Amino acid sequence: MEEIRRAAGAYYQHLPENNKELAKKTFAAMDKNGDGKINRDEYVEYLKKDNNTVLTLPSLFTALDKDGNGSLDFNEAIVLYYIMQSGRAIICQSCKTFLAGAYFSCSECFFNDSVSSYEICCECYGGKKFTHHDGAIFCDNYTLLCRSRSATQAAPIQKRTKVLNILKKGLQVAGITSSDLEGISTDIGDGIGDGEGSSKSNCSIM
Ligand SMILES: [Ca+2]
Ligand SMILES: [Ca+2]
Ligand SMILES: [Zn+2]
Ligand SMILES: [Zn+2]
Repeated sequence: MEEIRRAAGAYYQHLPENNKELAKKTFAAMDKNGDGKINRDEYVEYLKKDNNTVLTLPSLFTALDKDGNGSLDFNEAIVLYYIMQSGRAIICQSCKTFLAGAYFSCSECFFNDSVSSYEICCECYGGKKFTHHDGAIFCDNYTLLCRSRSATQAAPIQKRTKVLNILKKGLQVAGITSSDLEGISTDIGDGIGDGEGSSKSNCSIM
């Protein structure tokens, strides 16, 4: 959890002022009784309203409550805000704990746009405590991120949009917000159309 806490702190510091305001407003909206901290009931009520069932897992609240006093102050709640904004609310599909650090994902499901990805914690993977389809090859989340990058670079320019979508999914899995990707999308968008030469040379032995 410490790693994700540090990422959340950096994320918040890097936010433009108006987004910081938005984070403070979100905190105020959760703090129903206005005592400056979020207790378990306020937490569950707010996230249920948001249909965010993954985040209402009791284990996540406990993990967020760093000093263990039963409520979240603003700095503790920033981590939740970061998890919500970055789409990093990933749980082990086997034991349902929140995946705060490194974990494993089925690479076949990950790169297949028509099925949802399948993530499990290191304990479930190591102890083979999970059931998934036959022949599944699991990679840790950092390896998947690197593979997503190679997949983007290897794809013909016309296919890059599809690969980019997979890459976006990969970055979300790795905990990077998709707003960081806006620059990349633009670059690739500009490149579409000048790729005729390169795609021809791909498959011709002439
Ligand atoms: Ca409160
Ligand atoms: Ca606390
Ligand atoms: Zn697990
Ligand atoms: Zn799979």
